[in-house]
Amino acid sequence: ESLDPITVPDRTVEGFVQEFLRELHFGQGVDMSRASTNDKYLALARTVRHHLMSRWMQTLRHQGQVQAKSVAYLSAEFLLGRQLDNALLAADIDGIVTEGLTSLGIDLDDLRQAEQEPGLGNGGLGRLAACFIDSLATLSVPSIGYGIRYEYGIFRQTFVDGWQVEQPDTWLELGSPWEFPHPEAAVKVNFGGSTETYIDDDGNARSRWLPGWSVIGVPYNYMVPGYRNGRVNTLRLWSARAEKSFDLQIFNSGDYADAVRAQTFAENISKVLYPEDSTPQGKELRLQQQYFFVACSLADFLDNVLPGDFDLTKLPDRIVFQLNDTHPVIAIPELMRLLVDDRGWSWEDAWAVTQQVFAYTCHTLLPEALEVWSVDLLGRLLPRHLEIIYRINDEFLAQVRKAYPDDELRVRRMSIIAEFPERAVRMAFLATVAGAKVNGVAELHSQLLRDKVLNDFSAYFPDKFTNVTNGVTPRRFVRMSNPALSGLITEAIGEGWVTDLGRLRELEPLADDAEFRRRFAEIKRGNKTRLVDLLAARDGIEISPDAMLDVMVKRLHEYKRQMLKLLHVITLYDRVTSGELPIDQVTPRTFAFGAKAAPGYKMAKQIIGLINAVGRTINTDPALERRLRVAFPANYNVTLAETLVPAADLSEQISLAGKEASGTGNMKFALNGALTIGTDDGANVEIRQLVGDDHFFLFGLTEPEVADIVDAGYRPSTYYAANPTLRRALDHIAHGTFSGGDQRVFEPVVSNLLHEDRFLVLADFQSYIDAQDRVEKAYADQDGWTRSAVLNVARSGFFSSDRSIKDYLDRIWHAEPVAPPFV
Ligand code: 26Y
Repeated sequence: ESLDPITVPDRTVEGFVQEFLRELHFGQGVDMSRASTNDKYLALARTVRHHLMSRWMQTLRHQGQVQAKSVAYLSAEFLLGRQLDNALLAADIDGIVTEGLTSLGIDLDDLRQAEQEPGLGNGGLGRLAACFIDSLATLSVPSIGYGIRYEYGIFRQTFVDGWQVEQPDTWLELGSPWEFPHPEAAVKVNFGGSTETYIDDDGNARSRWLPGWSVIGVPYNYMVPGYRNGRVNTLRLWSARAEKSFDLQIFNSGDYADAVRAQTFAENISKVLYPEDSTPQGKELRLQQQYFFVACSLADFLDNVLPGDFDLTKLPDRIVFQLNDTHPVIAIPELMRLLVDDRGWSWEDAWAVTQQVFAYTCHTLLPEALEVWSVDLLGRLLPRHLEIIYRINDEFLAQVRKAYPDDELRVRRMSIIAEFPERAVRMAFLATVAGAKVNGVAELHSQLLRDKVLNDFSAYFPDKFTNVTNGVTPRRFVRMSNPALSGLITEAIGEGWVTDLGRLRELEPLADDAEFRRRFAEIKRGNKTRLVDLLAARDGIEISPDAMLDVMVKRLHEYKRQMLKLLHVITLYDRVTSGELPIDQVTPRTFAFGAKAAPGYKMAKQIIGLINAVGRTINTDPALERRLRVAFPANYNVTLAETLVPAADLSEQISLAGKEASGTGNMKFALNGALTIGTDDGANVEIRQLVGDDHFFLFGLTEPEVADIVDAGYRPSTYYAANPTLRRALDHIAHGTFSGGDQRVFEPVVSNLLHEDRFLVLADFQSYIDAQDRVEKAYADQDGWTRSAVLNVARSGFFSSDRSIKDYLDRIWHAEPVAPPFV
């Protein structure tokens, strides 16, 4: 098929300039002499959009004709990052755009900075969803992403005296040029009320829902361009609106607040992203969000995406709904309700279809992160769904009883309904019972899911469980964020690696080529210089391009063990200031941290305060001669990662073994030539296996060792008593070295480590210090280090999200790429 010439913009510099000026004039209503940076950014974004538009239309048309099996990725989070660069790359027009803007006296980089990143996710899970839709488009898989258009994304982090203070993320404030609202395609979503039984025309007793209130979901479409393959998929995010915007009678009577109450209430549903990423709070508004987007998405798919005459018994041939963790799991009873209540199907027929169209990805191992909804709340908000869940559970438990007679203990363990501490629905169990497949996100994680968290279920459904190791998109995280390295790779092995990352293997022999290593090291240094400039401008932080860049960026959580990193920093500080270690023998090092804490997570916020306090002390102590620096820029996000990751020498992946499901930052660093210091946890295990032990700094307890220590009764204070190095580091905190002598400020951190230490920081301390000593020695041989860095890049191609998506296609979705509509 060919493109419709009317919709294809001219791909010349002159054509671009003309389009850009038209957008400025007719879209923004300004001319060059009056245009603000934001005006120019919006005009540019719209101009770039034109270059993807005909492919988008063509993709949609083609999808409607072909009716191939599709994937709907349901996720409460899509942490997209900035769109402009990605669109330029996909449309392959950065050359003409740069030239065209220059001819107008505009610096593309200034316009890039004007974009507010859509931070519609917390961390790994949300970013994974964004990588996956990129790969789905690039692999030309018919697919759609469904989620929520939060008016406020993840909070903007600021530091006040070193303590985290959250500010709202006003990402929509200056306009959002990448979205296409479709209010005419709005969907109604019901809540509350009650259920009743009635006798249908055939004389059967049936149940139906009499909802109490409702809101409207308005879809906003986003383009998801494949990498130069002619395909543009859709991400559809839902925004909540009231059915009536306000009540004119009440307004006229003078009660203005009351007149808009319904609107305010409805719009709260998509107002803000919940910033918790591991402790579900059981908040009603969160359940409203979950049901809201899932109900909109299922209705949209069944009523609008499928052709009008579609035979729903064939649904499994046409779609699979991938559930990104438990957040969208309420889709399961919703589909049952749509089929049984709205379409009059029998329970058995509906269940047969439902069981085939959902699959569930679990992203955690922490018991406190498993979502449960109290029966009380669920019954109030979604009474019919609760009935459906009860019936699913009854029928499931009847089968379990048949399989395991006289094992009521097991039946209780496997019940979708928990009885203690209150009656509640275990969403992971519901997803496991109803899903065709359940997957973990790294080999070790999937193994632990089978052996521990969902052990009874893996015994009962042995074939349901599988693994798909996570991946990251090489487009954003190598090609776009590391242009210099990308150029070097392309020069060496050609361009194909961007969509076939396994080909990085071809770089392996070049690790032994001195000239290649020299250029590789030069690029790393150039990337550090970029970071130095960014941190100076963005945060007023001063670091040196000559120091080793040691980076730990991820959400602040005790299991990830930022404290372990900090104890290493403090140990170095102690060794130097005590005179044990001459400062000229210390490798100059910048310890970079980036981390947001959930606003209600007290201990995490304490640790942020402590990192900043240690940083202040170290950065201003003349004894250290600025050879050791702590850099903790506020508000770590996708945009900052894009400059930070390519500059890193050392990647800190130091979670307690058995706690980090996968990690994806670990992959981004390895692909950009940082060496990892890490535990045998999550995908670190696979990274180490691939890059080789000589090019990875392994330390720490293994998962079985952790389990043994915990079973035997872990006592952190024994480690404190036995290890003078550890004692000195902790004593510095306790004695107020970093808090102007005040011993109370960080007392909670110290006493937690000494008396509880849930994540065995003290148990792994010495092993970590020893590994850091190995890092120090290895780094002294700069050329050897660079060789290892090259090998990390060459051997990490497995961690492309393209490979993950292929695994999902083979193991779970049983769908196939279609030939792209055109190129
Ligand atoms: C229910 C609510 C509190 C909640 C909200 C967000 C619970 C969890 C989350 C997010 C979890 C998350 O980001 N998990 C991470 O997923 C990554 C992608 O699979 C993994 O690499 C990472 O190890 C895991 O912690």
